[in-house]
Amino acid sequence: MGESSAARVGKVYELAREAYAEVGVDADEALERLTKVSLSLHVWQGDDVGGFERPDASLSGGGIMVTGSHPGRARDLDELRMDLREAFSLIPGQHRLNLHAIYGDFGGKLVDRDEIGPEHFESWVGWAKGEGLGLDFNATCFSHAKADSGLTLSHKEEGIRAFWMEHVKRCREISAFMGRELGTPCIHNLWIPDGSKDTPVDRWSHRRILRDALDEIYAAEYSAAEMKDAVESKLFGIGSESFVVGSYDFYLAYAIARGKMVCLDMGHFHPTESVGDKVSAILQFSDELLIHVSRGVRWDSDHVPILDDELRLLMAEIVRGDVMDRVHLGLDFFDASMNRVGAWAIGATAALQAVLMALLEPREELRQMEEGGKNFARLAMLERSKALPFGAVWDQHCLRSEVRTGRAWVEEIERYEAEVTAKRD
Ligand code: RNT
Ligand code: ZN
Repeated sequence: MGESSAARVGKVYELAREAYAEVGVDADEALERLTKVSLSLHVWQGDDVGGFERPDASLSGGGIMVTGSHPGRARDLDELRMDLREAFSLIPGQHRLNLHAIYGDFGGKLVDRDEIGPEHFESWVGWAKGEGLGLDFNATCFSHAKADSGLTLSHKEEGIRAFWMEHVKRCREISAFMGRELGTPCIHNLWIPDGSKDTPVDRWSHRRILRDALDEIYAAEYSAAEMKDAVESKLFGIGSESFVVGSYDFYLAYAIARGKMVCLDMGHFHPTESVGDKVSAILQFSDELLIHVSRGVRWDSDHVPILDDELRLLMAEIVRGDVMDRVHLGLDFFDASMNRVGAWAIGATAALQAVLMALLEPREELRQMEEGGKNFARLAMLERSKALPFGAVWDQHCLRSEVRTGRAWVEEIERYEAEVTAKRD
């Protein structure tokens, strides 16, 4: 940032600080707290969920789909790491990286899902150490011939089920290895695509089979200092419109009964249902929660998040409950219709901005109004909060974190595209 615009950001921030102080909010303290918020950036936005199992690997099946043909997707580990470094440089703060099993360093050999091990992720661990990043992990139960039927862990055929169980067991082992190596617990999240296009008559067997498979998978215990388990539900997918084995009811009940973490993906609920509302309910009974920050648009659950009401409510509820240390924030979206590094940066920025807005909420005043039954004043203040100079505080945060904002931020993404990713295809 040029000297004069840095000075302007500083000046505007001083005025903003005064405006917030007037409603009882300490903007400096909000920025201090924001610095500690860490997001887990999902590796799969960089290559459209392709992975590196085969040179031509691409997302298939599983009820998820990437659309768009913007050039420049990362084609190998080096390109992906380079893009990630660029993305991280555009996001203020210290964050984490979320890997999927298909992103192993397989050295050009075909390693099947039931054969992967920590050795395939050693180079990621080394890279993460160098970059100062913690790692999270996911089993990949899609884009594979043995998932083509639309069923994996809940498959009635023992052979198929055993294959996927072995995969997930190995993924937990890899997660523990990552957590141990990096000295920060690795969250292993499990999402499976299981379900059916049309109405089944036997929901019962699939859910019983899934419950038993999970119990067997989780029989191996790892220290919470190394790894933690999360299970992710879904409402429907492409080809699983009528039935999803791992529904929200299923996983919420499973997680509570078995002491696991539930993962709430913001795109996996009915459109009028709010993930923000669930935080204070689930955390009465569970220690921790994993969120997949995403944006549902009609049938798609994986659009790039923006600073919308859903995201704002979610972060507000986390901040109001003072549970930032119990809620893990992972990003989960994929969009191939725009610059991929830019998509990462926008989604991460929206998540952090929503946290900042929540931190800048005149909490005390609002609470007192609510206590006093002043419903009009509460609503008026909530509306007024929207007009407070939040952007000035964000810019100051970026300035302190040495991250560009505004047009310079967009231009940097365009520069990287012109010099690097546009030359790929
Ligand atoms: C799919 C789930 C899942 C995936 C990733 C790639 O609907 O949201 O989290 O997006 O595992
Ligand atoms: Zn998800």
